Order: sequence, then structure tokens, then C-alpha cells
Amino acid sequence: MTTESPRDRSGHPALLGGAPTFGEPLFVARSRIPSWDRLGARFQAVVESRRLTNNGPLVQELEAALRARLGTGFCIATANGTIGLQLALRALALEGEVITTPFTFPATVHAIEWNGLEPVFCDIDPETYNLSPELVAARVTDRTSAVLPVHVFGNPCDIKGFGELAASRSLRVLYDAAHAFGVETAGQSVLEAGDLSVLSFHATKLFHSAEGGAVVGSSEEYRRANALLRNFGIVNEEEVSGVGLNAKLSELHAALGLELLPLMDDEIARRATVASRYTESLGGLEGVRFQKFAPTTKRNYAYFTIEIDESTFGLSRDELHRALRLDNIVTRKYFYPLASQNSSYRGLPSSHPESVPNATRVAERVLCLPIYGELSAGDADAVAATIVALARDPDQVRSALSVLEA
Ligand code: T4K
Repeated sequence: MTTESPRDRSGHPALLGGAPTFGEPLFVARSRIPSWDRLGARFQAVVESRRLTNNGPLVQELEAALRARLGTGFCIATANGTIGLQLALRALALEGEVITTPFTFPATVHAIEWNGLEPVFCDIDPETYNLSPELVAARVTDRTSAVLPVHVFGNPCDIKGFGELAASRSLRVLYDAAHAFGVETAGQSVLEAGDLSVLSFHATKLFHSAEGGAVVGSSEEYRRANALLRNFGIVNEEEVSGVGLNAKLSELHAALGLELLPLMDDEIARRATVASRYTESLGGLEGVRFQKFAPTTKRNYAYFTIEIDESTFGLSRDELHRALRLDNIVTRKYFYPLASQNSSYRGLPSSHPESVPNATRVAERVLCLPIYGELSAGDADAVAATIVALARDPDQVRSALSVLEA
């Protein structure tokens, strides 16, 4: 989207009397939409067929297309990523404690709790924002049955290290791959790692089906378990086995996914351009750091984050967030508050900020900037220019904010 600004896009912030950089709000994400000609025809065919759900032909077609695209042994499409995590944890037949990250969307932890398992939070690496096998190893007890790492913002976890830890301590590994569509590390899809991975196809995601998700993996045992769990545990007309859910994707959602899938290379390439404009413009700015990706990572640019060090940037992350809003740049503070600070989990010993110091610090500093395929390079430059302009006179920005918010 190219949103023409009323005036100067070079960065005279609205807070300091300039015209807003953007005439309308520029959000952190914007769903990619396929051409209506094609999508409308798909929808019409679905509706006319009267086959709207229950593992219909389009869901099966989407699963096959995703298997081919992502290189996974199986793909069980689900109604959303959260329910995918619930199914996957159940399929792994776990007990006791599951170690996970506090620097994630609440869904990761809720899925553990919904399964009657105990979440144990582990601190993250301060540069990658991911769990590391070393930090997790120190939290493993006799009661630990699994690790649930998240490839945060599409940054691959140390899958080799987690594989070794799992083998040495007899643990299962389930990856929350909600952000990791198409991500590879050293030539290998991150979705091949661990026992299972779960993707989210929410509208805010790189690849989406409005709502949706998938459990992926390679073991036939887990494929069968997840397929049963997704559909009430129904084996056939005569037999229902286990405590299943209704976690099915509808045909209309699958139609949307099928039309979007061929656009993903283009979407990722466009986002890469946005990311490189941000990196170029903000890389030299004092007090701004980027999430660290290994050079061997094939990124998907699902998110673009900056980390603000108030002591050198001059403004806190929250002040920058509020000032940008006046320029119609709507950034997000993912993942603040930490998932461990939810009232249901706050009382756990592992939730204490002293137990997860890196996550606590990162959550107070990280800001997600707008990134999506329709964002033009010029728009990305204007976002960056506004940040640069705000950093020029932090004292003036802070006092203008306090006057405005008084
Ligand atoms: N694990 C992780 C690590 C996750 O990040 C998530 C979800 C999950 C698991 C669970 O997966 P799902 O069950 O959701 O499939 C959003 C999403 O709802 C959520 O899916 C996502 N993570 C999370 C990081 O972000 P909100 O509440 O911040 O979204 P919202 O509505 O504020 O949207 C953000 C921006 O996106 C809007 O300002 C505009 C744009 N947008 C939004 C919607 C809803 C669109 O362009 N189209 C849309 O339809 O949670």
C-alpha cells in the first residue's frame, strides 16, 4: 500500500508539529489477498458443491500443496494455530512439565495449560530471542516431558541442539512454528525438526487462510493421532476413540489458502525489500539493534523488529511507540507483556522476572514495525525517517508527549 502523506515524508514528526507521515494508519500487518476473480470462482464452486467442511477436497488439496511446499511428511490442517498446538501436545501423550518461552503469544502457554500440563518458563537468548538448548537443559527435571520452543519472528531455534538435548534426556520437542512458514536453516526446513511443529495461518501471518493452522511432522503415528484428535476422535461410523476436538478447517478457508499459496514467493521477496530498507536506514542509529539471525537462515520476513536501548536512543520503546502512533505508524510491542505475566501463570516460580531476565528486558525494548508485501519501499523509508527524526531530539519528544498525555 502506498499511502500518500499530506506533506513532507522526510520525517518531521507529527508530535513536533509536522503533518502526519501517513494520512491513514499504517498497521503492523496487512493480510495479502488473492485476486477476487480467482477467489470468487473458488468460493462459488465450494458453495455450489454444498461441501463446506469435514475434511473436504479443498482441505486435502491444501494439505498436499503445503506438504510439497514445506517439505513435511504430513500436514494436518486445523481451524487455527492455537488448536493445532492443543492437538499436537495431546498427540505426544505428555505428562508433568513442559518447558517453554515466556517471549511468545499467550496461545503457546495456554495450549500447555489446556492439556493439564505444567508450563515451566525458561529464559531466552538476548540476541536471537529464542530458547537455547543450554538454558533449557538447566530447567529439565525428572518431571519434564517436553520442550516447546518458538521460532520467534521466524528466527530458527537451534534445532540440532534441541535434538541432542531431547535424545539425551528422553524429551519430546514440539515447535511452535506459527511465524516460521518457509523458514530454513542451513538448507533444512525448520519444520523437519522435532517431533511435531505447528503453524498458524491467521490473517496476520505471512501465509494465511483468514483463520487456520497446521500440525506438521513425519511420523505416521503422530499423523494418525492428530487426524483423529482434529475430528472428535472419530475413527469410522462404528468407532470413536479418545478425547477429540472439533479442530477442522473449512473449505472456504482452504480455498483462500490455496489461492494465496502461489503468491508466497512474491510476498516474501516484497517483504525482503521492506526489511532491507529498514536495515539500511536504521542500522546505524544509536540505540537501535536488530534481532540476530544466523547467516545460514533463509528468512521469511514475517516480522521486522527493532530493539530500543533507551540509554543511548534517548527515548524508551514505549515513548517511541506512542510518538509513532501520531504519525499513523501503528507499531506493536510483541511480546509484551510476557506470556508468563498472564494472571494464570504469574505465580509460577519460573515466571518471576529474575528467573527470565533476558526475556523481561527484551519484552520492554522490542517494537515490531509494519511489514507486508503491499508496503512500498517508499513507505518503509518514511517509517524509518520518522524514527530517525524522533531520535534527533528525544528531550523535545518526551516533553511534547507529556504535554499531550497530561
Ligand atoms: N504461537 C505464536 C507464537 C503466535 O504468534 C500465535 C498467534 C499463535 C501461536 C496462535 O496462532 P492462532 O491461533 O492465532 O492461529 C495477532 C494474531 O491474532 C495472532 O494470530 C498472532 N499470533 C499474534 C502475534 O498477532 P493481535 O491481537 O495482535 O492482532 P490484531 O487483530 O491486532 O492485528 C494486527 C494487525 O494486523 C492489525 O492492526 C491489522 C492487521 N490485520 C488484522 C486482522 C485481524 C489484517 O490485516 N487483517 C486481519 O484480518 O494478534
